[in-house]
Amino acid sequence: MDSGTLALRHLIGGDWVGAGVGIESLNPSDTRDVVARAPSDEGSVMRAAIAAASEAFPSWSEASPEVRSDVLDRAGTLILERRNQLGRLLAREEGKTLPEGVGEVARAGRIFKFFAGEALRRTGVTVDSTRPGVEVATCRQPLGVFGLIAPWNFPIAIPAWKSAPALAFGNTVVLKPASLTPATAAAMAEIIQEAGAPKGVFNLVFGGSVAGTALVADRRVAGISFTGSQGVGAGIARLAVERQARLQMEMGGKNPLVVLDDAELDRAVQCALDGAFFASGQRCTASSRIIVTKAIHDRFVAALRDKVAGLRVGDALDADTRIGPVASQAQLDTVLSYIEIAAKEGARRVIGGERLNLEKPGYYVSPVLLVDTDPGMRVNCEEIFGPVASVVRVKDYDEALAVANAGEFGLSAGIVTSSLKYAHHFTRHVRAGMTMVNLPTAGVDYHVPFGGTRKSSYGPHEQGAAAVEFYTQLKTSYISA
Ligand code: UN1
Repeated sequence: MDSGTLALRHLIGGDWVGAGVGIESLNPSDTRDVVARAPSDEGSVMRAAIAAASEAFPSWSEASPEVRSDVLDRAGTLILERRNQLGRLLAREEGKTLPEGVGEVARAGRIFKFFAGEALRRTGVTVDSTRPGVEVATCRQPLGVFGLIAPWNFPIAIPAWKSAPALAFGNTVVLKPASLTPATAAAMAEIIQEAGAPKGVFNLVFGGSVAGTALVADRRVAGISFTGSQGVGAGIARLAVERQARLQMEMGGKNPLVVLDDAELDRAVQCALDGAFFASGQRCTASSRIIVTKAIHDRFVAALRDKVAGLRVGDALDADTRIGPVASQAQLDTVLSYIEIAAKEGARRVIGGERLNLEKPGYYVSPVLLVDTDPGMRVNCEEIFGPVASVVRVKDYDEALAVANAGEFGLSAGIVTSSLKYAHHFTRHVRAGMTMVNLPTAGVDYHVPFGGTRKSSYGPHEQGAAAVEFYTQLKTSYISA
């Protein structure tokens, strides 16, 4: 056990408020360890946070971009300076391994620094009007308060990639983090305050669906950015669209990794291993469907099986752990139920899928590799969000592409091949917002756009140069002297 139980509070208008234990975050590697307790709002705190964010908006949006840039840059610096300590907290609270936790914290720090730069990038243009004597200019303006609803699987990177651009472009923020990972979100909120954000510019409210609904339904909130499940997303969309709020949603994937006969075997295995199992498969970009052409299939499965056998599952904070626990009892139940579903559907389990009872009580399950699966099986259509990968055998590239393009999702898609022809064709024709050649489907850069198509995403992409579209309003001005 690392360091006692944190008592967290909401952050509203620069003050830490509220008390209570409605939310309890447990260490998934050792559930005797209570990482934090936090109050759970039933709506009134959320409304106060929105009021504080509304009040802070005029001066924040009208301040020099340098003011915003400096706050974000300092926040980035502080996050990077504290990456080891924060990475440890993150790994303890969420269950990804320590290197993964420290890496995620570093990513969050870099995101703040990237948007410190973007805050200074003015994006307007001037255009000659078709009418003599008239000038046309475009500019981008902040909108107001943004409501950000973040998931538990990237408890600092996702709050960072929603908050940093919102703030950079002059908006104010109310963040509702996931109830499984409140401590990591609170650590980020503290740093944003310490970096000099004026009161009310950034607010943090803990709570479940009641608090979330209060945020989404409130007419003072200009836009909602959500990452989470399809079910929750559908409810958010109804509320947000009804009142014409700006909306951006990212709701997971069933990401295909295609392995062609001409792939380098080691590289294909490494892509599958990383994409499917690292972070316990709890990434919306995880390679959960591995589509393999027939001549390489058996060699690939044997080599991947051997690698999976070598993955040590254990306490996220132990140095020799490669795969941490899953994040919660609910995730564990989901993973185990899909293993049963796979068996009933006729998939063959090559390795893994055991509930592990280790020395410490935690949500441990061994990574699962399924073979002899059909594209239509539930394990190949539904997002499991755990260390489960299924292999589909296909005859050739054309069938691989067709299988990759089946289903409802379209976030990330990868191909492992030494053929430029197939790599290029796949990049152009696979239905996904992000494509990877000879790389895992998961693990994205922090400075480029992120997002999917079809049921994976809704609204403009996040991150990189794309973020400005969601967090600003484009204005076109005509001026006659
Ligand atoms: C990554 O693959 O590096 O929730 C990021 C998720 C995604 C982030 C994936 N929004 O898993």
